Amino acid sequence: PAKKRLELKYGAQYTGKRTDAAMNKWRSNRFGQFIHWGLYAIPGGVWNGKTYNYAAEFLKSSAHISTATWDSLMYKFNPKKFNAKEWAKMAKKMGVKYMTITTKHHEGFCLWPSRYTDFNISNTPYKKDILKEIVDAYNAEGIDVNFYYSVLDWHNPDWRYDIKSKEDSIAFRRYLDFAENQLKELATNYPTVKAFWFDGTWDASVKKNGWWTLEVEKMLKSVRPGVIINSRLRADDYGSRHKDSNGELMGDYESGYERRLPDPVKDIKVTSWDWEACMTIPENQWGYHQDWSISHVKSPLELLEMLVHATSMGGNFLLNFGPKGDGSIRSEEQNIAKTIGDWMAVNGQVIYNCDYAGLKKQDWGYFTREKGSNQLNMVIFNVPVSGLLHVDVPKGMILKKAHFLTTPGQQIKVEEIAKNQYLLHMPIKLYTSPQVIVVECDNGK
Ligand code: JFZ
Repeated sequence: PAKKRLELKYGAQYTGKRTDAAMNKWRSNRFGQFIHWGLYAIPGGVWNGKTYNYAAEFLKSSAHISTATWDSLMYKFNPKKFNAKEWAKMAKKMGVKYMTITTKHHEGFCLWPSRYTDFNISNTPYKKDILKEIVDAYNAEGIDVNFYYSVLDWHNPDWRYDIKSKEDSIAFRRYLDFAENQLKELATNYPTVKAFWFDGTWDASVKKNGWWTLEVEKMLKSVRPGVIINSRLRADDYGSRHKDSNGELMGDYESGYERRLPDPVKDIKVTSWDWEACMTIPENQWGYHQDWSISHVKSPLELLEMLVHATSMGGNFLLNFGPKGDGSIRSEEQNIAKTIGDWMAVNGQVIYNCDYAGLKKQDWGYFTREKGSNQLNMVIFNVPVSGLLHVDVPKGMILKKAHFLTTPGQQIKVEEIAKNQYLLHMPIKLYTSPQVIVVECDNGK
């Protein structure tokens, strides 16, 4: 029996993927840089000589530091080695097309001179509008800039985790006005912002105020037409988050994949909506942590595989960086950016503008394809010892010719072994980076 659709005042505003120019650009970008930068970068996970292994941006809470003590870090924020142009150049070389930066994380400190709180960059020794420097530098490199904004706020006394009294609801209403004012300020004063990435919306207080999340979505879209909002902002009339009570995605794309990716077989349904996965380089550190020996640090090849994996399922990949308190970027992150960038400089065409190819996942790696193209990309991460790549094609599809992306003159043997089944003969040798094979195909009807 068909489920009864609930009448929702604050549910999804539309169904299906947005296909306007702004959203098409967001989707074609595919690879982005996430930047977590705030006061937490100064202690870097270490307090009074003790290292806290939990996420560095949560140090205030893991080390039970009082708000007054934490907030005084503001007077130490003076990134002497910061150079926005160098950050942007590094990002450009890595091959990202967009960057998402924490304008305000849970600690409540604002990287821009907000007129709604003193807890902001203009009261640090640095003084200048650092957010503006960053936006301008990235935009100058042709990189879209998006704003992360935490609704959860450990600094503002009006923030509430839940609403249990009249006093709570009055205070929290003030808080919601404050946050909406800040968001309007960001959208107005940084007119090139392309998207907002909301976080810290999981508490009961926000879930009980779903109306506000829709109001904010509408406000941002009216101030900045075309702007893109992640699903994490939203809650509906019944406190249902990301997806409304009728199961429809709220906001413009799904942002629930955090430090994980959809399964290429079981989760293939994600190809029917827009989504983005965000990823840390260590296990769970977003802000700068001094000691990366406390967990596995992903290699550039692991991260590249995740980027390709995301593209192959029609999603974006947002790779996190946590700059130091002095404004420099740790060497491990620079090396990762360089290695990924070298690969992207040669093979970027199988990422940008590419999407789910419509074929079954195979053991050797991932397919990507530009929508409607007769060119199928195969990105090989696991070369079989036989050198034979098995390709199962959907009914009606014919594989014609294949070659490595970098050697278009040399053909790779394409052998049809059964109905809808092919073998590609890859030279047997040691490959030290993911190989890309471009296949010319006939898609059938
Ligand atoms: C949040 C933050 O708490 C964290 O510091 C970082 O900014 C990250 C990007 O977002 O952490 C989350 C948010 C959502 C989930 C898990 C951790 N989630 O949906 O599983």
